[in-house]
Amino acid sequence: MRTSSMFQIAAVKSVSIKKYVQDSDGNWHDAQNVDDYPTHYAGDTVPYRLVVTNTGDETLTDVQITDDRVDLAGLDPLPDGLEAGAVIPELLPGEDNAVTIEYSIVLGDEAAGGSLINNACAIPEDAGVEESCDPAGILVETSTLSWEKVNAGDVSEYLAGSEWSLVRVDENGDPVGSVIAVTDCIEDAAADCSGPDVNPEPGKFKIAELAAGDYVLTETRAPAGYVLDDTQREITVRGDTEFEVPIENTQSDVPQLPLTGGMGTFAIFLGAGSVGLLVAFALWMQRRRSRIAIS
Ligand SMILES: [Ca+2]
Repeated sequence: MRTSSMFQIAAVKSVSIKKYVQDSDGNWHDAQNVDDYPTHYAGDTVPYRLVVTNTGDETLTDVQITDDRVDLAGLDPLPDGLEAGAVIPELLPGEDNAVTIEYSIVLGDEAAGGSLINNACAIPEDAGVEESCDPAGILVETSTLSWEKVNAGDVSEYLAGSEWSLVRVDENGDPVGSVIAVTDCIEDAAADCSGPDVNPEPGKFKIAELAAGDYVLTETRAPAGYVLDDTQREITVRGDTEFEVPIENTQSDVPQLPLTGGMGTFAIFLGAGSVGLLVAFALWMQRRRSRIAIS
């Protein structure tokens, strides 16, 4: 009797799931508490791993696997280990028979600046077998891109007032999302900047809250008196990213407006104007004398 009752007690059905998340260096984290949360950036692709173990001593069938932030059944292709409906059809007892399931998600902006926790569960179809769940968390940050605009003739001189377009591109170079039109914020403090540029200094740019990814930056308007450089500059943004070399503009050869083109131009303009005035005055005097003579 004793042996039989022990056998009865041992004949349990149970399942266990462990969820892991990979950091950007390729290491897997249990990520059970915030100290172990890897940091990712909005736009990153984040790999997850589930290990499902039959911790009882009888075979389990049709174990449903769920992730509260990912429709596993809708993944195409389904991760290895899962069959239609995100089910493990048969799970034999023991760690040696554990099923490992891996999948990735692309982080949107929704969790940026905070943490993102998702919870995976294994639910056997057998009535009375308790489901097992396990969370994994990450910290999600946004990225920034900075650059500077200087005079090619004197790279210590920052040039104010240039305008730009910044667009995220996919692996084929095709635009993703809308173009960000950037004007140079020139204010006393960053808090006063109303557009995408949050660096209040002239000729210096910082675009915040970007998703990680590949971007193309193009100057659309040069600083006044400088030649537009419409080179398409590609850069991979992740975390705080910057163009390490300032972007230069050369001074334009087109004549400047009168009165702003230096003393030479000013003198010529004044001279030409004076001659014109004198001619007009002489003609007026002549006509006036003619009218006096007639009357
Ligand atoms: Ca600025």
